[in-house]
Amino acid sequence: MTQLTRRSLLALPVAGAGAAALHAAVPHRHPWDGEAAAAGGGHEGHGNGAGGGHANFRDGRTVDHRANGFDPHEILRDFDWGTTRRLPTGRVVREWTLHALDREIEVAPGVRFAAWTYNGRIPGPTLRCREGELLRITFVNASEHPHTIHFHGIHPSAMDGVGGLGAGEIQPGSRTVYEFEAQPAGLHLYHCHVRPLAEHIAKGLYGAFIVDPAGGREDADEVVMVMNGFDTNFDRANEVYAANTIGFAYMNAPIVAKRDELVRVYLVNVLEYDLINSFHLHGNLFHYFPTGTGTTPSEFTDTVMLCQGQRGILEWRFPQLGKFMFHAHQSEFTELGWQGFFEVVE
Ligand SMILES: [Cu+2]
Repeated sequence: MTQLTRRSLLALPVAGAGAAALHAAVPHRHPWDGEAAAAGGGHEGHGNGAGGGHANFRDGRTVDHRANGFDPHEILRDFDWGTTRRLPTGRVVREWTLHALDREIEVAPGVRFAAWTYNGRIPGPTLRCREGELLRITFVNASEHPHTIHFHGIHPSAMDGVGGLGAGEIQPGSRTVYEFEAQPAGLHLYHCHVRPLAEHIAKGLYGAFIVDPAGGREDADEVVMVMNGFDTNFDRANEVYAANTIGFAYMNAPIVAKRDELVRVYLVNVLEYDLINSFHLHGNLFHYFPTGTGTTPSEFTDTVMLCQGQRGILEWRFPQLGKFMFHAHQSEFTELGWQGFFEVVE
């Protein structure tokens, strides 16, 4: 496994073969790389070259999404509505099954990470339902460690997915069912809540949980971004940062948006080890709905800051064609993977 040291990644210029190897292992772009590439019509053939000590996807190294079993581009719009049936009372019961699975995934080109996952992907499935439905989530622990699913939202104590309450910690080979009403409408999340908590979250056990208002929301091109990072050398600091796990994925292949169409981003921060994270949009501003629980935006801005567990809904339209960056406005996170492009088309 390639060993990475976060600080050495940021020390420029690169000195020595060891540091050069680290740079070769991690895609390392600057925002200005992307903008120059955009202006030049593509990433191919553009870059700092060997003299700059930088490597990136352009050098032919990419994450193997197929081997990982999930693709950040598919995760964007992959809403898991589960299966439904109606009780005699007419009430909708919505059900999912989540398995905790230990998986080694590639989080940056050539960088393997021994992950803990829900259903083999990070983030786990984006669970989506409607306010007032009865939710049943069967949790099967097929991992080698005890885990839970702790949902954010309103539910009984016994369904909280923490040790000592209800079914408590679910041992390897065991299962439980979490059952509660979907409330309140908004953007929530779920994650494992077994100690040591930082490790259980940082290893990959989390996902977005969307409760639609009973009346729905305005039609939009909706995408999910779960902001995360990976501590690949166990120093309790992240070496790579991303939205939806794979750094630079949306630089390589921008998220396509249509001019004047409403874009809605469900943004969740689960980043471990760093106190805050953020989302910044270029060339535009967005309406921000904290936790997605209200209908009046708290702000019209181009940057929001979130601590771990915070989330919100962002809405805007692109009036102009072209490529527009989005990224964390912690420059260090940006340079270590948390950046991408929207590409606005007719
Ligand atoms: Cu866990």
